Amino acid sequence: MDLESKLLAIVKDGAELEDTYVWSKLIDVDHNMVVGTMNSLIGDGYLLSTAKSEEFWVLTEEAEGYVTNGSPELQLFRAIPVDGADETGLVAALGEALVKVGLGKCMKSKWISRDKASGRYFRSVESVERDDLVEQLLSIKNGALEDSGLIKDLKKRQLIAQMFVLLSHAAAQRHTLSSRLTPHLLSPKLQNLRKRTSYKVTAGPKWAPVRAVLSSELTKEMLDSGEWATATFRKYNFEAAGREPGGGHLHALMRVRAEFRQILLEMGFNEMPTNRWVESSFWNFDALFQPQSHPARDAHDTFFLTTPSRTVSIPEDLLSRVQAMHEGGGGGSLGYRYSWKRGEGEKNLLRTHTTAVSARMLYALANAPGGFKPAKLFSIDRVFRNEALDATHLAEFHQVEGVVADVGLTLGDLVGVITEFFRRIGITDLRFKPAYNPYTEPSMEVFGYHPDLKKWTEIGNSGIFRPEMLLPLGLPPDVRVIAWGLSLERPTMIKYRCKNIRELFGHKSKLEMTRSAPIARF
Ligand code: FB9
Repeated sequence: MDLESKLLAIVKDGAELEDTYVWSKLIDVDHNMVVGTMNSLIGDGYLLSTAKSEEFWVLTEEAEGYVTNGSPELQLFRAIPVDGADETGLVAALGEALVKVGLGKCMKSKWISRDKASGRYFRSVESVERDDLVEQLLSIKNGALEDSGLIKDLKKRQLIAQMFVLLSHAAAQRHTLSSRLTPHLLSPKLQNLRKRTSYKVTAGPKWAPVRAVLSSELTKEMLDSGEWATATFRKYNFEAAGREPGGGHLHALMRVRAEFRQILLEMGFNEMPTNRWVESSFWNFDALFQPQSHPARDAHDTFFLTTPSRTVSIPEDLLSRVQAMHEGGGGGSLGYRYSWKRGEGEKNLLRTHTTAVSARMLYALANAPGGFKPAKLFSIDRVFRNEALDATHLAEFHQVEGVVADVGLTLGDLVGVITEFFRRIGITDLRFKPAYNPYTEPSMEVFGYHPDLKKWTEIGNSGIFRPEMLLPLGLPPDVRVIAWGLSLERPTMIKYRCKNIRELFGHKSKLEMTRSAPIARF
């Protein structure tokens, strides 16, 4: 009898199927298969169902390890040779965490003792008969009653399976496990509570012992043979879920981008529109008070475009204020005192930093209807630099940039927001070193101590945008803007222990870079 017929038979004459999950265990069929068949029959009116959710326990990876290798206390007992062992030796053999847990339990169970003179541990018993922890873990893993060999036939199995569901409920209430083991077992490190949905099933309005063959489409053959006249057609099920799209993984860089984006969103930052790789020199440099003679504006450092070579859409009033600031200063600044050239500002390039986008956003903030309002903005996107390539540098990289604009911000706010951002990616030991950027004063390079690499590494740059940049954009003079930046490639290479950036990015990147789990945290 196939699964459909079994389901139809079990609800015959007003009978009820109490729980599809328990039933699936009894007939040894995957519950998802039962639910799929049930839904299909519901779709054609043969069955009705009501959903219910159950909680149950599953073992964590750590607990599975104990089931395989024995509890920490048993592993520690086995690791003590006849002539004893000191704690250092045990830690070297088993690791600090396991010795820390196992030692206390071994002493409490009087399986071992400690020689006060030498400080060494010795076995106090010949052997250990029961490994309580593993027995309890197995009772959770396999369903306690099933494991006791009490089951004689399917009927009892159903009753016991339902009792097990109740038991795991009770375990969830922490009533069924012996108090001696509760601290050990109930630590979240060993078991996780899961939730599953199962169904109570009854006969539907169109119930029949066997499902009528419904035609799902009108075919040429049906028309030719006249079968169409007597065929029963399946009704459209507009509630049917669409087919799950295929699997696939994000590229490593895109995984890290998603993580950083999530962190910044959770910190209250909004994403800037960065879909403009071709930028004018005006927004990429001039609006940032970067002088037209600056070496970074040379073709040796920047990719200039020949087609289209020029931008002509720079707002005239803004252009005039920027030109005036470069040439004669303002707001207390002397400016650069050179003759600023419009043509230089109109040259198109591939943006060298996302700070060009930040400048555009600050201009929009200054000119927003109703006037300036504080903002926390971020961007993560590609930038391009005409630089020498090496194992860790390509002619492009993804820049991550955070910007906070508000009245009265200080360097302390900048240190604070950077500290919080890096804390969220696991770097808590930071140092700030004075640095120079054309558009920020003061500026700071950020260094972080990497806990796994056990070394200090440069992790970013930061600063307070200069008034010579902010005033021409139209921001009120009491508004301060703090900002910081880093790349996506460096943290990704660290996270995936990638030595050469070409493994990560470009036509030679390795497929395993899209592996589902990183080798390490950052
Ligand atoms: O990302 C960088 N390093 C880094 C970042 C994170 C990280 O992972 C953490 C361990 C978990 C590890 C390393 N750097 C910036 C520092 C260096 O890698 C540096 O050699 C390369 N830098 C790039 C630019 O080099 C041409 C990284 C890139 C960079 C540098 C500066 C900014 C953005 C990206 C900036 C900025 C800025 C400053 C003020 C105002 C606004 C933006």
